Amino acid sequence: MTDRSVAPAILITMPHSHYSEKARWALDWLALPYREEPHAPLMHRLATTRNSGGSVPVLVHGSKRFVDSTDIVVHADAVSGGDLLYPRDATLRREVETLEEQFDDELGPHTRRWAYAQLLPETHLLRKAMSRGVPWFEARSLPVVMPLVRNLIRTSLRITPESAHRSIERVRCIFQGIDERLGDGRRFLVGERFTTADLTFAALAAPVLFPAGYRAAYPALAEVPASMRDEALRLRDTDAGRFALRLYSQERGGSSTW
Ligand SMILES: N[C@@H](CCC(=O)N[C@@H](CS)C(=O)NCC(=O)O)C(=O)O
Repeated sequence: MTDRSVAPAILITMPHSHYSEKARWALDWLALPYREEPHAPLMHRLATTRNSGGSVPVLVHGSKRFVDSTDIVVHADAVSGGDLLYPRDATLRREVETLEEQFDDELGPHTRRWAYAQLLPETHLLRKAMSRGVPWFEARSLPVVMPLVRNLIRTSLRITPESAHRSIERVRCIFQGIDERLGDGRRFLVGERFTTADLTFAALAAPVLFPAGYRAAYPALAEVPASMRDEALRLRDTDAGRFALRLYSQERGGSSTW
């Protein structure tokens, strides 16, 4: 019996998390059956620590637990036969893994910090996103724990006006690097087809791009403060931005159940 044939996997997420979207996109793209279990912030820790994890996403698949988005994608690719989101060719695979790691370590934290800096004052928008699909008692508790959640986010991600500014500068710089990479007319970041390098870029850039088809819970572009909207429109109007939007429209099929 292969891992694909055991009971459907469970993907533990927070509704608004972009690393969760990375894992969700990979499972959808590979058509690996799963059920999503979204939790509100803070309360997610009950579900993740029970499964030897901490942050989201966590994938529970049969007797196995994967507590990092990259480990989830690697596992899903392998049980789906391999050579799908990671090329079998060793040189291409190394290039894909290097880019994925850079996006995980840099792009993801910087888009998140800048987006939270814009959205933390927008309690209503944030609460709406954070409660989508979560158990009813978590949704009911969210207004009570919201001040604590906002403080924790601000302190743990070290959000200040200066750090948010540095983060968006870093995002612009990463986008410029992608613009240059795409400058030779290539359609994907590595090789001739879609890989986890493309997926990870598009998923972790989503908080600054508001792509149609983004499956994380997120406010609409029209609802957010004008300064956030203006920056998103500027980033959309780059080769890297257009590339991520194209990946959302062409490669983001499938759906999760929660
Ligand atoms: N390296 C991890 C990062 C995941 C991560 O930072 N998740 C955030 C949400 S986007 C989170 O769970 N934060 C709350 C926590 O750490 O408890 C991965 O790729 O899965």
